[in-house]
Amino acid sequence: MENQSESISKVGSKYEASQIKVLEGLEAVRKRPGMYIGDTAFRGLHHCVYEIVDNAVDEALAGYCSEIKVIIHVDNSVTVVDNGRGIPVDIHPVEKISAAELVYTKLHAGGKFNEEGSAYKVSGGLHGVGAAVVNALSKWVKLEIKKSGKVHGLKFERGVATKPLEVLGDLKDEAETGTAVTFKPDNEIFEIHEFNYDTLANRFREMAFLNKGLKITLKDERSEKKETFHYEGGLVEFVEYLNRAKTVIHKKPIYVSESREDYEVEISLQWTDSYSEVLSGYANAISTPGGGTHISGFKTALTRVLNAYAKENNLLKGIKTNLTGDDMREGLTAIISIKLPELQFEGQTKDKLGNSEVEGIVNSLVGESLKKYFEENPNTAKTIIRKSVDAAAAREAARRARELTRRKTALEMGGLPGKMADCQEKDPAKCEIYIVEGDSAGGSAKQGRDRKHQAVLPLKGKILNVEKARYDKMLANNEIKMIVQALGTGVGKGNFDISRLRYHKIVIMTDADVDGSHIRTLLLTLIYRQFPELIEQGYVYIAQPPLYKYKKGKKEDYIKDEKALEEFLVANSVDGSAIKIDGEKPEDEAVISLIKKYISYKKTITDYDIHFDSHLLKRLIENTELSSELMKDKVALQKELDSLTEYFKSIETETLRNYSFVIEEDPAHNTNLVKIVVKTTARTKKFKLNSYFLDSPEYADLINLFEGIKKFVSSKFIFEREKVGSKEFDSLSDFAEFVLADGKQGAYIQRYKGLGEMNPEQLWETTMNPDNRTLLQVKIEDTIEADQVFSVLMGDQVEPRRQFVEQNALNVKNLDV
Ligand code: 1YM
Repeated sequence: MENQSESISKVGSKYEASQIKVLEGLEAVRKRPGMYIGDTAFRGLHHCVYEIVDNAVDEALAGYCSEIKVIIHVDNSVTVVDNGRGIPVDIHPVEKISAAELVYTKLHAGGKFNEEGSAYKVSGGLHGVGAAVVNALSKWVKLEIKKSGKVHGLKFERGVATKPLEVLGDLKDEAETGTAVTFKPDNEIFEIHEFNYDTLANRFREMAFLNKGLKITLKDERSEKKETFHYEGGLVEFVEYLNRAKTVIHKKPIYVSESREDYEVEISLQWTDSYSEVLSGYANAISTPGGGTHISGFKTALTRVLNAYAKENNLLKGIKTNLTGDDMREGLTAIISIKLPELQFEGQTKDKLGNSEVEGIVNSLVGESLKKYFEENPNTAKTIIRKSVDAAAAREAARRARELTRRKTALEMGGLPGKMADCQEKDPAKCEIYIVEGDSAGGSAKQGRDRKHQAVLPLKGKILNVEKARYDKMLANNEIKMIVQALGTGVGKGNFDISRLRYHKIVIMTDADVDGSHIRTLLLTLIYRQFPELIEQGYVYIAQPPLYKYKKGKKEDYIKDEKALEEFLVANSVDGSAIKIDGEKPEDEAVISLIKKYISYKKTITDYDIHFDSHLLKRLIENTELSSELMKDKVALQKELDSLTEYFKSIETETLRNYSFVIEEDPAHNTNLVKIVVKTTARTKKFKLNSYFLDSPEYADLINLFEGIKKFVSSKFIFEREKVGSKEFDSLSDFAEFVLADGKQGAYIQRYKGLGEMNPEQLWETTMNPDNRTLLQVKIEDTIEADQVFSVLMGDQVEPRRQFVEQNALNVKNLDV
């Protein structure tokens, strides 16, 4: 309650009353965000963007909007822009606030104020309250609505409008319409704050595939990445995209689009020579990883139609078993999309379509269309059935092989691989297995481990790539056989039993080089393709051996990553030295903290350099004359820009930089902005400086960070230590650079690659000891995405792999320097 009155008091008087009700609703969202967006971590954070985009997609589906743009800003705020009609701005007769404000504050505003009762259609999961939920969970939200020749603006802070909707300016083109929403997720609510470009890109690509003709552009101002998703081919292009790294066995994807009453069924399918099945369902463009009635309807129809076709055309001669649905779906990539009036979700995670009427509708519509398709395309039908017959034969062979191994393992009494060192504990919940690359690291791990709880399985060289091998061949491979035996679960449909798993932590431990990363990917491919439940249950981990080794005299340290190395070097230099700042002798901790702040400040400024200019930013932080107030006054602004130009002429930078500033009107916001061109010998950068940036909390944060070190920027620092002697510095930057360098003096820092370079004790201390180690848990958020990663990385096609590696160059670089 205290919070409420506090935020209300910020708001104007008459306005207050109508806000109280709103607050109660929004407060409920802030108290239990999980109820509305699932969680407050990665998924929930990204969900917020989808909710806003969904409103724009609805506008597109209604036929009023052709393009949606999404921009991720440097401060991790996001803007979504559409060119639709613009959210209505008229004042609601009863609530006395604008429709736009209602949409963003009322939890049940789904078009209620539309007299004809034509509630706006909902493509997302929150039935029209998405915008209000996002608003409640945002530090601030800014709306700009172009409508009736004017730009209307509205701002919210933590869900509460700071003043009523206002006209910001006139439009040059009176006919222009659209909605722009910018929001910054509230750091007090979310544990994760950074948007992931690829996650958003994958979702928008998927939406563009599912809504043919829809154009979505995504731009990331943090990295200058940009992509446009626009597919006239819809689902057919979706399947072609998913199969781009695979070898297809018939040319064009099969496409079916049928409707009955209010139900629209759209599917596209194509078989490849791979052994996995990719089947994705959507209901009203919402992904249904849990499957449901649309999926079962499709499967039943496919099995029935293909079996009937095979029998009628005598294609099953000489086969001992029947073709099962699994045989027929080997190598299949299929998208099943259904649009229906009333969604019902089931299952623990509400990701399974429950509408019972859907099963029959899909079954009959798809059945008829497929039957017709196979009759008209007998060659495709025969190719598919031949592949299914092969799959059935392999299934038979694998069954026989499995029976053989089962008998053999019984004879071998429990049959653990000979090279493996098991642990003493028998309770799987307490047991760990380290799967280790190479015999030598395996040897160290065996000696260094805690024998009671930790088992070690060393692998020799690379394991078989299961992406390119069918089940029977896979089971014949020695390294894979060892892994299967060690895990104890068995493998394959009808045979895998997770309750027999012998270790609840399966830790992959490979070297931090190219080979190590390849072996890790091979192991993950095996686990994902053959034991996906192990990942789903959270049993699979990746060991994190240290990246650096620091050696000075007899002192040896292993250091996790670059940040830890920097901290280590600073502490190392400060420790045992006498330091004076402006004649005073501060505590070591204070000196370390000051240098760390300086490093963080410098890093943030450098990061901004990608899209902004670090020198200009530094100046704007250190001298805050240029404000959004000043921006409005052209004369004063010009004066300030002149003095900035003078300043840049007077300072020395590492390369010659030439700055030009041009004022431009920003009529939509009744203010000005500054166009900036920075020329260096290497490149020319153009960008804008506007009030949005000067008013942003992130700019304020940078100013604060600078406040913390400002006092010391030009302090006198004296550093004294035996052997080094006494040194003086007149600036924090010189002092900090010296300390970092001094921390390295006489030491040997090695970018550390092989596990084998550590002796058993070191391996235990750094990587295996549960008290010290860090383990990365392997998670799969999105099965289509995972299928793509493995089929692209491990498949036959070279071009998609090259593209993938290029696009992921940063990640790859981290793995191996
Ligand atoms: C970037 C997000 O929200 N666009 C958007 C939303 C609406 C409309 C147009 C709209 C809908 C209708 C009439 C209608 C919304 N309007 C409402 C409500 N983009 C974004 N574009 N006129 C405009 O459905 O009748 C809710 S969303 F309820 F006010 F009509």
